[in-house]
Amino acid sequence: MSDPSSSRRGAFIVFEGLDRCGKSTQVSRLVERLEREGRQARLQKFPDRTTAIGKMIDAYLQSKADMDDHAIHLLFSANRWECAAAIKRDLAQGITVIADRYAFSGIAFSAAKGLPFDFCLQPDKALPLPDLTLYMSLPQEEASQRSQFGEERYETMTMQQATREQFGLVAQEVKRIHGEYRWTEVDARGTIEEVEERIRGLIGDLIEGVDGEISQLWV
Ligand code: DGP
Repeated sequence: MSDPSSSRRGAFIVFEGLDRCGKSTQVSRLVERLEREGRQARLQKFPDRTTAIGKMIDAYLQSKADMDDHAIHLLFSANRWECAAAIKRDLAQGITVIADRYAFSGIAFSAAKGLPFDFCLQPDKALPLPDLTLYMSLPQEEASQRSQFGEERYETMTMQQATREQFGLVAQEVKRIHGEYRWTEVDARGTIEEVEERIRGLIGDLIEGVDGEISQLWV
């Protein structure tokens, strides 16, 4: 008899949060853990700084290049679009795709700079819709004490505070349009192991695969 789970696609799980919330550490550990367990998983980092567009974004974030706020917003989105086909292909092959940031950072950071929320949302419309977004929440005082805070363009208290507020609005919008279950907040305080266990609990059965086609973001 054929295994019914073999027809399932991989889950698309996104991690979001402010800078220095421990997101990248947790994403790497999760992918390593899934691989150790013999599951197929892939990490997709956004921005993906390895592509031609990603290199422009990298120069901007390191303040080596300046750019109009709208233009850089569109480049961040273009960077996601250039990876969208590979994400869909991997999901269809049963691979769990774990993304370190996604379109929600796109809205939160750009809206925090003053761009209209609606403008920020539009370019990412119809990208693959994550099955679950885990928003790692950490009080600002704790994040700013962590190492390396302050190295890149957005790493100021004012910018992070404004972005935190925008993430709240993004969460509301995701829940309103796509359902409450697609966005979950994770308490990012505590040790790496404690946070890892919380995340593992929240992901639950998703790593076993998902039935049905991937949906489209904001559609
Ligand atoms: P990271 O590599 O995760 O440290 O992210 C780099 C920085 O870029 C971080 O401050 C968040 C910001 N960022 C990520 N995605 C976007 C986006 O789509 N738009 C804007 N404006 N900023 C973003």
